Amino acid sequence: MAHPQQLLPNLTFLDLRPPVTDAAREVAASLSAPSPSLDPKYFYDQRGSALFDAITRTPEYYPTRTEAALLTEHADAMAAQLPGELVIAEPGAGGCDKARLLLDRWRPSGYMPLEISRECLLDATRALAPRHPSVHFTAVCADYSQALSFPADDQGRPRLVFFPGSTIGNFEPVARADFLAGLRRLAGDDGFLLIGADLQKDPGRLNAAYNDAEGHTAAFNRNALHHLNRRLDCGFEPDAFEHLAFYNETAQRIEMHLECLRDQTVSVAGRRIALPTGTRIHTESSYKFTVEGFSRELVEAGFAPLSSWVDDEELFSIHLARAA
Ligand code: AVI
Repeated sequence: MAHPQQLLPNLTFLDLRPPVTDAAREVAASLSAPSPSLDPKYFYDQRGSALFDAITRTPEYYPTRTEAALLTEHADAMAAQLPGELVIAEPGAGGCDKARLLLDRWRPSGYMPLEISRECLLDATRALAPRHPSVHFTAVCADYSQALSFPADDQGRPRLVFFPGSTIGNFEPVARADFLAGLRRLAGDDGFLLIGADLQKDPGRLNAAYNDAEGHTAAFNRNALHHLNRRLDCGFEPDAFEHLAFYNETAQRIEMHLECLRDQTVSVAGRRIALPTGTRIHTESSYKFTVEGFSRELVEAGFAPLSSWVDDEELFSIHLARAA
């Protein structure tokens, strides 16, 4: 176990030193598969995170603001179903933006963001901890798999695992079931889960949300190629790819692709990979749920659903569950 560092009176930092993945081999394998794809994690370098922020402020992208409104409106009703002493654990916390509201409203005993980006984690918690002196912050630098097996030992206080944003929708179904089971392990036997899930709706509304008029989603999609060029010197021509995002009603997911507009060859991990005109690289799936279907998935993962909240337009849902 890593040695904890006391950074501020109420901020402890634990570095689990997430293993460095072999991005070049991973990218070469996924690009040369019969249906080429890229892992959505490649969207998120510094520019990608800024572009995602810009997406969340577009009029078309409703999930972030709808979820924030639901959290604001129902924070007291949620707290009423939870024990008074609580530690909030947030895997993939990023800049800890969404937890701020819960820290303000609930004043939990502890907050434990688990985040792979050391810089992001330290910047966010160093800024936030002094504003919440009664909350003990434990900042854990970890990847998802380390985060999910992080022991539930918060001096006897129950854990609430917080997983907002409908990030759960970016997992393929089998991986999603595994991940939800991991959230159950992280919560522990007396723990809870608060999770956001985007809802199925009129495809027109969904297609607009992933094709914003200002082009931030298109730039975010192409940024995966800029990122890989910088990091692995692949030689993609990002401007020679078209952003495609559409709702696949059969699979109940938004699919994002990058379609090659002219023949090109990229080099990754010592391999030359041809991308002829018309090649589609699948860059992201974003699954959409029903309240009933998502509740069933929670039960299958070992949770007992307590309540769910949906906005008036039935765009987005938040689910509170306890460990079963
Ligand atoms: C992070 N995730 C929940 C976003 C989504 O809606 O699936 C990522 C995103 N991709 C395009 N726009 C937003």
